[in-house]
Formats: sequence, structure tokens, C-alpha cells
Amino acid sequence: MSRPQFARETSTRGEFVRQPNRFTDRVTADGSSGWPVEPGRYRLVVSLACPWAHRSVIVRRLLGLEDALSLAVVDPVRDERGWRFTLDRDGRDPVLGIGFLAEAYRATDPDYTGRVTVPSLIDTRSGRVVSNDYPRITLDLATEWRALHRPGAPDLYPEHLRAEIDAVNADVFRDVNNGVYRCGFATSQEAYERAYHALFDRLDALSERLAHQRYLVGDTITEADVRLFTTLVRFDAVYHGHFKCNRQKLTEMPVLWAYARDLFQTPGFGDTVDFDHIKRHYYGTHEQLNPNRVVPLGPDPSGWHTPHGREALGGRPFGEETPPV
Ligand SMILES: N[C@@H](CCC(=O)N[C@@H](CS)C(=O)NCC(=O)O)C(=O)O
Repeated sequence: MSRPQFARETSTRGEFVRQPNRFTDRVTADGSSGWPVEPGRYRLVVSLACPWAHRSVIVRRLLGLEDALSLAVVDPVRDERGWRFTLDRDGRDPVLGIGFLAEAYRATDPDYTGRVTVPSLIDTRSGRVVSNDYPRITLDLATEWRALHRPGAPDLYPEHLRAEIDAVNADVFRDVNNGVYRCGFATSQEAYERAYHALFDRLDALSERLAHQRYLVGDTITEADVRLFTTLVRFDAVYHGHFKCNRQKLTEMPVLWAYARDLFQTPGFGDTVDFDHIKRHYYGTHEQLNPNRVVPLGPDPSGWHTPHGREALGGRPFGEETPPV
């Protein structure tokens, strides 16, 4: 099985460069985009392994959108045909009726030759891909889908904090979310070292910020915490070894480790983490990094449930709102 897509995305300086998202339509409250918010109409296709998709799984649950927006979970290991619905009966998604996510991409754009990625938001009526624009998907769930939120859902993207959330997200994306991939997929020593230093410098800055405040922005959870969490929760299980992000483990960075545990123990976060899918995906997919595909047994995940002590910093995860049940 050969998967050249990451090689294709490596520039001449050995830097990993991420492909832009192809499908960028939006589901909107007023339907002006042509895709109105509607309960039961759209299907969110995710891999539980994927940090970008994991964001949308967390947000969907925090906002209580489970009934309004159904979820399809792909096999964590892709074959040469890409993401597969092999976890479902007869290897087909029961709602979309397809065996491979690529079929929805081809139905939307027969000439599509790019990567078929999760998360993807699919219109169940036409079978077309509405969006694989993962940063927009979660922001739209928080803002455009408001009419379908559960009572007591938190505001993950409050207007008065948006500029600050956007600024934090930009740094976290560049140096952390995508930074771990830039370490892992660098094909030159220089590119790897640049990515490594940017990653750990940023983690140091985030540690300083989070030493004094419970959450990244404001005193409740926001989109910014969701985005940092999905990388931190994978750090020791995959990025530290598989992607060579090994100055420290998460468990050796006390502030970030406590912050990540605090989130993990908040309803909507830890209950959406699947370490089995995460490890099988990374170690079983990137042939150039792990040709024999042996999946490590560790690390022991029991530490995630230990007390974090961050209540002392003030702040409450849901503020005046309530946790999902
Ligand atoms: N759509 C985004 C992010 C989503 C993404 O990269 N998802 C990965 C899984 S973590 C994926 O679906 N990869 C499929 C592939 O590379 O063929 C991108 O292309 O950068």
C-alpha cells in the first residue's frame, strides 16, 4: 500500500504543507448558502482518530446536536481507497449507503483528485459533500446551528471574545495542531528542527498563560480549548514518539498536563476520546514513518482520571450553562 499524499505535500525545503480544503460551503441558519440548518438532514463523517474531526465530535456533543446531526464513524485505518465504512454492517454507511467516503466526493465532483478527508459534512438528500472545511464546521455548529442546540448549551464562540479566540487559535494551529504534523512529516533535519522549536516554544507560552487561568480565553470553555485539547490528548500516545515531538511528554509539562486532564474530565471531552482508534490510525497508516505498522501498547491512560486541582484557578467549564448528559 503506497500513500504518496504526504510526500506530494512536502515542499523543496522538506516542509510539510497542508492541502487547502476543497469543499467550503456552509450550513446556515437562514439558508442563504443553499444549505439551511435542518434537523436530520446532514451527516457528519469522522474518524475518531483524527484531531480535526475530533473537534466536531466534541462540539456536537457539548451543544447537544446528537439528534439533529447524525454521526458516521469510519474505520481508523485507511486502505488505498481511503476512509472506509468497514465498521458498519456490510461495510456500508447505513444512511449514505456508501462503502467509502471517496464515493461522496466523486458524487459531488467527478474530477476531484485531492485528498478525501474527515471531517466531512454530507447532505443526506443528495449524498453531496457540503464541507470538509473543519475549522468552519465547528464555528458554524456553535453559531448557525443555535436553534437546534440543547437547553443549557454553552456559547463556544461568544461574540465579545471572538477576536481573542481567533488569535489564540491561529497560534495554536500553526505551531501545535499542525506543528506536530510539521515535525512528523518533515523530510529534512532543518525543517524538523524549525517545527520542533516552534511547537515547544508555543507549548511553553501556553503553559505560562494557563498557569494563571483555567481556560485559554475567558473563564469558561470555548472553541479555543476544544482545538488545543484534541492535539494534547494525542500527544503522548502518538506525537511524542511517532512524530518525534519528544522534548517532553505531556505528562512532563505540569500545567498543560493538568489543563488537559481538567478538560478530559469535563463531559464532552474525555468521553469522546478513543485511544484505540487514535493509535491504530497513526501507527497503521503512515507507512513511511512506521513501515511494520506495529502499534505500541502504551502509554497507560489511567493518569487521565487523576485529580488536576485546576478548580483553584476559578472559572467553571460551562459558566451559567450546563454540561451535556
Ligand atoms: N481537511 C483537512 C484536515 C483534515 C485531515 O487532514 N484529516 C486527515 C485525518 S487526520 C485525513 O482525512 N486524511 C486523509 C488523507 O490524507 O488521505 C486537510 O486536508 O488538511
